[in-house]
Amino acid sequence: MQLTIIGLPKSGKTTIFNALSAGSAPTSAYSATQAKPNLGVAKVPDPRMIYLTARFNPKKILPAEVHYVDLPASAKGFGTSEGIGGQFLLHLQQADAILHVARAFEDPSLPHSLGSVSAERDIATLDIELSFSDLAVLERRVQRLKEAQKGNKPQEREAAARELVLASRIKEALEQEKPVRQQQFTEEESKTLANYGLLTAKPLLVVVNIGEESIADSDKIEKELRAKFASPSVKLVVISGKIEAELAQMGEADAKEFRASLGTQESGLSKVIRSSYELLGLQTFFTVGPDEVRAWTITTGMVAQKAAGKIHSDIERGFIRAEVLGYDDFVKLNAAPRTGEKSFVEARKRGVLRQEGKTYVVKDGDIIEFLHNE
Ligand SMILES: Nc1nc2c(ncn2[C@@H]2O[C@H](COP(=O)(O)OP(=O)(O)OP(=O)(O)O)[C@@H](O)[C@H]2O)c(=O)[nH]1
Ligand SMILES: [Mg+2]
Repeated sequence: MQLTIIGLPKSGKTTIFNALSAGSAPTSAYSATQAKPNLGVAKVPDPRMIYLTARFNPKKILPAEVHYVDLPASAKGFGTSEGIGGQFLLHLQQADAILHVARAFEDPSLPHSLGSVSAERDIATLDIELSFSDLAVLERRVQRLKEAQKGNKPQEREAAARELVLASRIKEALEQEKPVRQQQFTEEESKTLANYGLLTAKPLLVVVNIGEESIADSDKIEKELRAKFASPSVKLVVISGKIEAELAQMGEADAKEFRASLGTQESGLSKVIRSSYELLGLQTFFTVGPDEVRAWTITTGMVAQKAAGKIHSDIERGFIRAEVLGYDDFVKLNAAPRTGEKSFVEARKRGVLRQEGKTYVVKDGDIIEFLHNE
């Protein structure tokens, strides 16, 4: 699962990407020299991991991850109403979600490519640009479907006619500035759509990059912008890319002190990563023990046997059952620290350790031990 970062030139994309992935890709105040996209991994901050780690004191701690792609410079055409083309389009089509960095910081030495700084304008512009690309894809598709109709057999004709109606309907809504993610579809239509790779169909995370001087107002700015732009498939987070980049370079204690001096508690990065995770419809289950406490990522609604396959295909194939302890039940059993392993014995005694079969729908936070045939 990956998010691809997009935004106008010099909006702070690479700065934020580096902070997210603790990386050091070169940022650019002048022209872009970077030729290949940067790929990075962010660890998902999760207070439950900290709690579990304290109870089991494991040798290894493996948090969940989210992957980010930072594209070289800005999409040609972005901000000029020409639509996004070429390599950029390909990268974006492969993304599970799009992360838009919208610049809100003023810096006279770094002129904004559209002449003035306005995050609201840029957020609206992005959807228009993405819509242009989608319209081009849909037009090509409609054209091809129409041409193919002549040679189609009767039963193919019917399916193609249905698809033509669908494509035309999406096109019309897009022309009225309604992104695909805001349109309604049947299950069958959604399947057809998945093949198109439409950009406005992808969940969107808007990261508004404010200047350091606005940090104190970030909650207020966030609230106002969310009221305008947020929806179930659009999340919005306000951060200062520059400060997050500095914080990411510090040790934990220094970072905490610096954050307290800014009057903010939650790290901006952790907000971005958590929002990414939620936006992608991801959930976590845990495996625990003295060797390793590990967070595994699954999509919401995944059943136990499939979830077992995340660990190893052998466990999925030879699946017998899952022993499941809900996270909240675990916490209740663990008033005293470092009682991790004993709590499973205790859970069994009290009947809160559940025996679940192949089709059990895994819940967020479940602590699971899979039993399987070799
Ligand atoms: N003042 C200020 N400068 C910033 C901030 N974020 C990034 N910059 C600066 O803006 C310049 C561009 O930052 P990048 O992170 O390279 O921006 P980008 O969007 O990746 O740029 P391109 O890839 O060239 O489009 C750098 O000189 C950064 O130091 C910020 O929050 N405040
Ligand atoms: Mg960059």
